[in-house]
Amino acid sequence: MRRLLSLVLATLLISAAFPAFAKDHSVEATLFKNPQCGCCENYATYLRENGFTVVVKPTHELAQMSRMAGIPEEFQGCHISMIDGYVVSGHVPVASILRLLNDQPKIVGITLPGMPQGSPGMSGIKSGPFTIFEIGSPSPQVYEID
Ligand SMILES: [Cu+2]
Repeated sequence: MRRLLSLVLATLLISAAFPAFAKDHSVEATLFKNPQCGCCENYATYLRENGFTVVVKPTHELAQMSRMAGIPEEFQGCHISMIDGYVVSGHVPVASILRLLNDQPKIVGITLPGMPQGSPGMSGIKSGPFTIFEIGSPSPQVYEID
């Protein structure tokens, strides 16, 4: 019984430590983009500036990859990042990614459709809140409005 208790306790401690783990700044991201996409490069730089280790992989299969990840066409971003088992599509602000990594929800990932002005990696001035959607829900659900 005591062994069981200490086992339960150890499990609790590990899961309590995990959020800090995800926030540590060595999280790896693999970013798939069209070879010509410049704002995608800017987004990779943005992730690096925020402590992520980013590998950029140019591909011509981006639309197909998005579809396979379960992102409807009108919700696709201009690039896809694979981060800690999640799909992060488009110019998603880092705060939403960290929340995703901390909360570990049972979804495929999150997407910020299109290329909104003023979003990370994009030029221009933000003219309204960004709506970030969940990927993997039967119908598109809002993940966060930022
Ligand atoms: Cu873009």
